[in-house]
Amino acid sequence: MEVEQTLILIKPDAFKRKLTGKILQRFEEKGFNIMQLRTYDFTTEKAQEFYSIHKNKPFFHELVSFICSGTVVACILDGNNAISTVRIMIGLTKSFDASPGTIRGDFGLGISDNIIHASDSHESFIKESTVVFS
Ligand code: FUP
Repeated sequence: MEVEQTLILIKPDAFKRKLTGKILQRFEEKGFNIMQLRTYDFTTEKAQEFYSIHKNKPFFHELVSFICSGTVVACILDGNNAISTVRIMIGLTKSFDASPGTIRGDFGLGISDNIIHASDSHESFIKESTVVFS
């Protein structure tokens, strides 16, 4: 067990639906600390940088276009095993496959519009938080 930081993005679909408070509440109730919090409007360039790991995937264009489609809320969370525990809390990528009780499982049915992003490694966290918080 290790205290870690991770980055989440409340995506444009969830922000538009005013789910920000409910989603942040889940992480606070779980015990995570909110270390940084901001709204952020991705440009295409910043979105391509944020998602560069996916640049050769067939869904890259859709992914970039969706994250640029509206305001997101970016948050750095800190707590025990933050990276893996937050990934468990968000659920599977395809919201229609995500289990009830997870954030995607409870709030959505989409794939690119899948409510929330969370870093999948320490390296991703460093890269993603540099894009959004610097
Ligand atoms: P996740 O880590 O669960 O957010 O999922 P991935 O890193 O595999 O994918 C990143 C984003 O690409 C997802 F949030 C949604 C989008 N995506 C698609 O649009 N289609 C796919 O088939 C897979 C992912």
